[in-house]
Amino acid sequence: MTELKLKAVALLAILALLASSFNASGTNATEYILGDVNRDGLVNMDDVMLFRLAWQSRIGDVNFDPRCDFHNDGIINIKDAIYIGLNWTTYLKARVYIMPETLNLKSKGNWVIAIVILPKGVNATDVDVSSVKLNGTIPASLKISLCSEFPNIFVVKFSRQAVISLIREKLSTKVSMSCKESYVLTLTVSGKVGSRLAFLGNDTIRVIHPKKG
Ligand SMILES: [Ca+2]
Ligand SMILES: [Ca+2]
Repeated sequence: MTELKLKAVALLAILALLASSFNASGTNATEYILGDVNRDGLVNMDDVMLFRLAWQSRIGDVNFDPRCDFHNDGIINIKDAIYIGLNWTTYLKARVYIMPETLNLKSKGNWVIAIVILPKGVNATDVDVSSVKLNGTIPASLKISLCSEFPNIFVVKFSRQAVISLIREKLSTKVSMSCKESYVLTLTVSGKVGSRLAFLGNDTIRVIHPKKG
C-alpha cells in the first residue's frame, strides 16, 4: 500500500470512529438538528457559510459562534464539522406553479399562491408549513392539501405585499430598471419534509412594473 493510500485509509478510519461516537441521528437537548447552525431545521449551504466564519475559533475569539460548537468543547473544529456532513439535508425536487403568473407591482391583491407537487410517494402532510418559504425568506401562511387522491400535492399562500417588496428589492439592483416595464423572474419555494428531508422547486413569473406618470 502506498503512503498516500495509507493516509487516506487512516483518515477514513478516524472519521468513522468519530462518527460512531456521536449521535448522528439528529437532535440534542435543545431540540435542533446538530449541524444546523442557523436553527432553521435544515442543514445546508447556509450553515456551511456560517460555520466557515467560525472555523478554528475558540471561546473569546471575535469570530467564535457558539451555535457552531455542536461538540460543546469551546472550539470550532472537525468534531463539529462532522455533524454537518452526517445530518446534511436531502432536497427533493418539487414542481412549483406560482399564481398569478403575471404580477403587477401596483396590484392590491392579498395573496400569491403556490401549488407544490412533491415527488410521488412523498406525503404533503409531512410538510411542516412553518418551514415553507418563498425565496427562503417569506413565510407561507396557510397550507391546504388537495385531496387524498393526490397526497403529494399541496397549496400554500404568501402575502402578496411581502412578495412585491421582495421583487422591488431585487429589481432595485438592476441598472436597467428604469428602461423596462416587465421582467421575468424566478421564484423559489422550499420547506421541510419530516425531520431529514426538504423540498425545493421554482417557477418563473412575469412582473409588470408600470412607469411612473
Ligand atoms: Ca440551517
Ligand atoms: Ca466544538
